[in-house]
Amino acid sequence: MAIELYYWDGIQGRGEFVRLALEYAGADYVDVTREPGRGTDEMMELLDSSSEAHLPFAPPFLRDGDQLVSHVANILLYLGPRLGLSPQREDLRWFANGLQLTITDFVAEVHDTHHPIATSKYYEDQKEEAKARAREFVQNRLPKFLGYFERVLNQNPADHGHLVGKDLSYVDLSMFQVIEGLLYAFPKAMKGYAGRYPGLAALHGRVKALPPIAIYLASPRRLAFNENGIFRRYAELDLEP
Ligand SMILES: N[C@@H](CCC(=O)N[C@@H](CS)C(=O)NCC(=O)O)C(=O)O
Repeated sequence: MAIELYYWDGIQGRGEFVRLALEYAGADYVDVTREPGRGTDEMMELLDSSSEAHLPFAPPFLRDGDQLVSHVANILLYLGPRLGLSPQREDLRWFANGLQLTITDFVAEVHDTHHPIATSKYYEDQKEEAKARAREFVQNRLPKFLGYFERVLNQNPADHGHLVGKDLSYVDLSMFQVIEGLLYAFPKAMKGYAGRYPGLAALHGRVKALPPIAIYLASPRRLAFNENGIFRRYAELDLEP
């Protein structure tokens, strides 16, 4: 039975981290809300269910047979060994999960640059606070997170240009997506980033060129970034580092 991915239609959002792993591995999956004959109502029914025993709080979540799994990092922890995208060694699996949870935190901070006050309110209603939040993000948090991941790459004893161990893992795919999103949302702040974070820039380029990823990125399944997603391009929030 195909794996079912549940996520909001119309945006890459957090669902994209899961999609990249499924696409890279050539997994048999259905993107439920985008599937003809199915759709967002089906996802809402599940979220509103009064009988589902393993109720998810928010998308993305995944159904694999009887198993429901929510939260990006948890989904990737589940999928990794099944898709051949997790390290073999147990200590490295825990490290990979820690890195993915750091990416979760990073993504939440990216989200908060445009929604610093309330997720339930429009960006336009929190624009002034967003400017202050984005300034702090660009000046302090962005270099702290990217600097950390650059160090992880450099300090990987396997030294094969991956974040964990010697082979490509789901964390590398997610890091690609973070860089891609940052380049879209913060072109000024990211200008010259390859000079400051050469390892991450090389990783980004390598993942982008992997044949299954290149094919996916060129396909209609890869939606363009837009101003409803996590990575949004608002000129007033972007500034030189
Ligand atoms: N930690 C969760 C965050 C999930 C999340 O925030 N999902 C968003 C969409 S990207 C959502 O629908 N949130 C609804 C809400 O928080 O009320 C993950 O990594 O999957």
